[in-house]
Formats: sequence, C-alpha cells, structure tokens
Amino acid sequence: MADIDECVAKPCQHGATCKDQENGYKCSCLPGYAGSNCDTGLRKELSKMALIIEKIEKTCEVRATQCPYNWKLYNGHCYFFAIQHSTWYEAKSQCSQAGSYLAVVDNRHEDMWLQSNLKDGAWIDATDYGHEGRWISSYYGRNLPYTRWRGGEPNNSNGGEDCAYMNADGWNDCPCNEYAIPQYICEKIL
Ligand SMILES: [Ca+2]
Ligand SMILES: [Ca+2]
Ligand SMILES: [Ca+2]
Repeated sequence: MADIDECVAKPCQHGATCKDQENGYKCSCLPGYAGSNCDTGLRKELSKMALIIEKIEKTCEVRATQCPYNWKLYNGHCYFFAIQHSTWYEAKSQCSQAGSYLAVVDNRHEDMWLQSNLKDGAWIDATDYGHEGRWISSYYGRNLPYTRWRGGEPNNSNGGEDCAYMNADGWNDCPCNEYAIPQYICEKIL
C-alpha cells in the first residue's frame, strides 16, 4: 500500500516546511511558532501568560492581610515598636526606610493601644519645629488630629523642644536631637 503524502494538504502553518513521513508528516516551524502544525504563536501565548500572571499578582495583593514579620496589626494599620535609642530625626528616617512613617496618633483608641504595647517613652510624629506652638504631623503636614500632653506640657523648655514622645503619663515635648528616648513607633497602612 502506497504511503499518502500528507504534505499535499499543506497542514503546516505559518510558513513551516512539511516533511512527509511513513505514517504522517512533520512540520519544521519557523522561529516564534510551536505545535505539531506550527499553529501556536509563541508571542501571543507569552502575552496571554503575562496577563494571567498580572491577574494573579493583583489578586495576591488584595489578599495580603498580614503585617510584615514583627509588626503588629491594629485597625487596618501595621505598627513596629522599635526598641532603640535614637533622635527624632533618626526614628523618622528609620520608619521611612521601612516603607512606613513615624506613628501618627489619630485618636484615643489608637493612643491607648499604642501605649499598651510600649515599655518606655517612644517618639511619635508630632513636631512644632519651625512654627513654635503649632504641632503638626510631619508626614501629613497637618495639625495633629489628637494630642494627650502631660500636665504642663508642651513647655518648650529652654526654647528648644520641638519634637514629642509618648509615655504612659502623657506626651512631652523634647529636643528633636535628644538621644535618650528609648523607643519609636513606625506605622503603615496594611
Ligand atoms: Ca495612626
Ligand atoms: Ca517647641
Ligand atoms: Ca517638655
């Protein structure tokens, strides 16, 4: 029985060359095509796959409901309680480098929760540097949404207290380059 030359029917796509074989045929695809008939455009497949990967990445982002390791979750925000002596500027820069900001205390609930996690005084984002007596969040560039000053504070002692730290008995203004503050708090949205 004579072998049929399948290549006569031109089964190979996209400029591929067809070679007759004993029980069929074989297509030699041009670069960029695949499949037994060279009917799959690799470029098209690649862009399809890129779309799928993009979709997966987006889905995973939405599903991220965990704070980074060693950060604590409260009310949709993540907090890092750094136990490290630093100036206010260093604390602010450390938080920024960690993709976060020095904690902004927005209300009494957040204040109490932060306090329950502290062992000692901690820098927060509250400063009146450059505008004495007007306390702002440097991150938001707006007046503080909430304060809990200790009795008699802020007193701008010696005319040079422009940054605030929080403690169990309230907040106190203190020189921004004061190194004695043992903690700081970083905050970021989950
Ligand atoms: Ca906050
Ligand atoms: Ca001041
Ligand atoms: Ca003070």
